[in-house]
Amino acid sequence: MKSPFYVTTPIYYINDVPHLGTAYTTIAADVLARYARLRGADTWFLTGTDEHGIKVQRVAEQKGTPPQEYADEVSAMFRATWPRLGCAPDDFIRTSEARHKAGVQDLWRKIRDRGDLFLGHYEGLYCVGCEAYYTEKDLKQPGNLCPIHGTAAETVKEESYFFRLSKYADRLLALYEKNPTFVQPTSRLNEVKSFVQAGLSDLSVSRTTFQWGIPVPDDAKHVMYVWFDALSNYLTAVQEPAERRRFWPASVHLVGKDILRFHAIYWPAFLMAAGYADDELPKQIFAHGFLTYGGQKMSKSLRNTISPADLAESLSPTVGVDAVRYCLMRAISFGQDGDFSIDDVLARYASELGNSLGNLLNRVQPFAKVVPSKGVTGPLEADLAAAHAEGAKAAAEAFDAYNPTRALDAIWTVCAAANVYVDKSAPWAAKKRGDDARLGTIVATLVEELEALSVMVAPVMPSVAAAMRAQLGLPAQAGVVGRDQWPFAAPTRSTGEALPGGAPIFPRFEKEKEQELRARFAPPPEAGAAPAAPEKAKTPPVAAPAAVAPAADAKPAVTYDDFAKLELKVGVVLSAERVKKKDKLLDLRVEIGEAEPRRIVAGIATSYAPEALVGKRVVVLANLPPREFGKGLVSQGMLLAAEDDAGIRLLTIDGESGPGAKVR
Ligand code: ME8
Repeated sequence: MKSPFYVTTPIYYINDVPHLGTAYTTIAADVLARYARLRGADTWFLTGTDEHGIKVQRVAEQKGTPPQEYADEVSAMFRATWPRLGCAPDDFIRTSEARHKAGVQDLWRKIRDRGDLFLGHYEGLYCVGCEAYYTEKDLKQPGNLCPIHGTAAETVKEESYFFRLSKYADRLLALYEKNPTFVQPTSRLNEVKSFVQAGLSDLSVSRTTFQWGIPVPDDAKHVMYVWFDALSNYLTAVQEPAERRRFWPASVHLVGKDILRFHAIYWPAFLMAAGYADDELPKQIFAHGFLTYGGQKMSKSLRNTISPADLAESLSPTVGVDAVRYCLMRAISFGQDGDFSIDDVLARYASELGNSLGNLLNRVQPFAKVVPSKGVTGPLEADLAAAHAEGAKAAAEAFDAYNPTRALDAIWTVCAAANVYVDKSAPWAAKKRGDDARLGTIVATLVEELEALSVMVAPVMPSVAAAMRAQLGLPAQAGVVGRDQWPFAAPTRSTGEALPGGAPIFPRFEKEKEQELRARFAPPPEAGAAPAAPEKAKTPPVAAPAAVAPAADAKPAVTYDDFAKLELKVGVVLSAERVKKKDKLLDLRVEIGEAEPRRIVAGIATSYAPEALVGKRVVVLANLPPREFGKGLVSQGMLLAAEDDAGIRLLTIDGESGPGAKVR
């Protein structure tokens, strides 16, 4: 029986249209679904829209449209966008659909009947942008400003149903322990664990101050908290028809790191409370990083978004979509943050797509119109076969681990090896000497390698794969390559089959077109570097650095090599405690992307309360020898900080580089 594979994206808010950030998750999910299908899994790919909540009600009011009408309009835009980016979801769920409402109410009843929903009162600070309550210490002061949106949180007091989240902390921790890949990447699991370890409060899960939501069963004065409603989509979408139930539990919920907590804590807890056993919970939550643009998170609220369909069409009407998919999956290491840059897209288009993959295809064409007989192979063919075997295996492993970036890296090693093979085997020389047998071997080897590449790139670039296959005289889509037939070795091709060839798949861009693209997709000035000063405002030339007198306390100059010896890394503080009888010291656990967090003892207790440090991103000097501060109190690194009369201030990171990111 085929194993089911069920992948989901977040259901997107409809307070704006799709952008490259939301496209990033959807494309990644589509890549995983295409890969799973190719490998023979019974696959289901779900996306959709999250339509309820006060945020949407307010936008609709501002526009003077009833919320349902507004939701219909924007949801349709999301639905129409994904196919334009080569994405083929199997289902698109809307939270305003009857099937969803019935499913959520059913889940609510199950939890209520088991005793984990109760009526109480809630008073708290609510950020409408996040649809989440905050405590004062989570907000920026003064003004109770949301750390994400920068807007003031609103004080809300109302009757509310509460979910007994606190009851599930131990079972959640046991789940993370038993299933260490429940949250990926691992560094994110550590963040989730520390959050749960710090204690969970019961969660307010209904509202009475607005109506645009799903009514609470038997108490229609309340509508459900939008996250209770939204998270349930993953389940409600696979209830009807009944044969869809085979897809539950989800194999992977793909989300951005901004909404990991909701998925890794609330969602499994809701399911546990409804009676789901551990093996009926989603198997994995994969939290990828943020796509930034000119260094800032690409987001609707920052108004620095790019329309993905626009970008694809401006690049190329034929391969633009696939080039965008490729660049997003390759350039941003999956799981980490990464900056979108048009320069990078153009460079990858020219070199990795044009020169490496596209050119390989064109190198066959001058030598054969049909597949020649392969004949006797030699050491060069053996080298290529070995590089292929290694790269193809690594690619499959990476796709299996939901890492399209690493998969593409591996596939491109095969592509590079095939180009080296052409250079070394020199088909032009065989042709010149009239050595048809050798020429046949080379061309047949290449044709087979290209077929293998067309299969391996298909999850990321489905239409490029089809175009390659057309030029190779193959059907547009490869058949299913089951668990043991992924092109672990290049396939064998029958002699005499036509090789139709064709125009280059990735034609070079004219200089003017490149300039136009650079100008059109340059990062917004407020997000990137400050714009160049106007000519007349330029300051007079300053003396060359060598002429600047060194400060009195300056240290001797070092070489770059000296500097490079320092292993500086981004760390996230997981816990901090005072050290008994040592007033200045704090004992910290800092996650720096290693198997275990580091213990770091820092002399900062006079400037920082321990609780203010948890979650902070810091810079760690990681290759100092361990230092003892007292019996058993050994520090395995140092935090960088600035010190003056005002006290000590830790160096932090502008943005959210993951723990372990190198500091240079
Ligand atoms: O949070 N980089 O919806 P949302 C990478 N409705 N991914 C990005 C991104 C960026 N710059 N910007 C957005 C919601 N995303 C809820 C979800 S699920 C039950 C409910 C992606 O429209 C990323 O996946 O704000 C992020 O988590 C999601 O869009 C947020 O979408």
